[in-house]
Amino acid sequence: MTSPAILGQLLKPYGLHLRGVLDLTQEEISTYEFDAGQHQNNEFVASIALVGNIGSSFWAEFTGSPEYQDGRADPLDRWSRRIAQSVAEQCDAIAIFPFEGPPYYPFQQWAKRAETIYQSPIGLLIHPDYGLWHAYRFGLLLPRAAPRAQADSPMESPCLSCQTQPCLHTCPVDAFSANGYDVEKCASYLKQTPEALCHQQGCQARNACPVGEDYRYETPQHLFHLRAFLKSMGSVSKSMGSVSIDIWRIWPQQALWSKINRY
Ligand code: B12
Ligand code: SF4
Ligand code: SF4
Repeated sequence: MTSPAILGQLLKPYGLHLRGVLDLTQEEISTYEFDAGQHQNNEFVASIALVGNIGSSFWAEFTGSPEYQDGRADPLDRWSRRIAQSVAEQCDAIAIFPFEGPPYYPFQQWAKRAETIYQSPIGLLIHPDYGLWHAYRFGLLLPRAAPRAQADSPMESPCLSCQTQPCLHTCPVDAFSANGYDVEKCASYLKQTPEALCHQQGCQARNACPVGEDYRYETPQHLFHLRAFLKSMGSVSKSMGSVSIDIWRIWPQQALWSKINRY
């Protein structure tokens, strides 16, 4: 059985981190048909280790990779696949990805069960130390009794003591509100306004958060993600409109998929 320490060592050369491990419920295992993919030694899937970047931890590795440099589409997804497959082979795991879909695996929901992390008012998960500057690159499906990293000490969401909530008031087109994130508003502003500060500095709402200053993405990385988002807007949905942050919380995936199609 791969320990968190060994998994951490396998991920380190790529600038990736083991973010946490969670047990899957029986319902999740059957909904996602995880049992179909057994591990080499005939053990069944029972938990997931979430792997991600903290700040710009993977950026140097990624930008030095063939995937980044070959000019082909989706370099980060292809890089993530290669690294994940290699790590998975070494620890008898099965890799799954946040970008596989739709329907998508609920990485944010899982993250809340795996580590000390909270929903921020703008939908992204906030970590008490890293703030909004982190993301998930892949998950590793592991057999029962997967060992845990030491649990984070309990903390409270930094948003609870954030008086002015600048993340909600900085977007030039007010794409964030109590109703959620107006994806269309954001994307059309970005497309129609080449001089927007967001194109030079990244998302202003995300930048406005004071938490996790030391982990703030390097500007080229922030812009890389923003451009990837803009590109994806063509393929995700042309009429997504305003998306309620709490609206699609429930299994099964089929229901989620129909909602994604509908909005
Ligand atoms: C589809 C998707 C999008 C879509 C639709 C978002 C929406 N509101 O519906 C679009 C393309 C718009 C999008 C944009 C972004 N996304 Co997005 N997205 C996803 C994805 C692939 C699936 C979400 C989903 O449907 N999950 C299934 C449901 C059941 O789970 P859920 O947790 O309830 O999902 C809800 C939230 O994820 C939310 N959501 C998803 N992305 C975003 C972004 C924002 C700003 C908000 C408010 C909400 C939100 O919408 C879902 C439905 O309510 C996830 C990865 C994943 N597999 O979870 C990444 C993910 C949520 N996105 C992420 C990020 C960082 C972004 C961006 C900020 C930039 C980026 N690409 O790096 C941008 C925002 C643009 C900007 N202004 O900067 C990260 C969040 C990390 C974190 N700290 O929480 C994730 C987890 C990907 C990752 N690799 O880590 N995203
Ligand atoms: S600006 Fe304040 S409310 Fe917004 S995400 Fe950061 S800490 Fe939370
Ligand atoms: S990228 Fe710019 S327009 Fe889009 S949500 Fe962020 S601040 Fe608003």
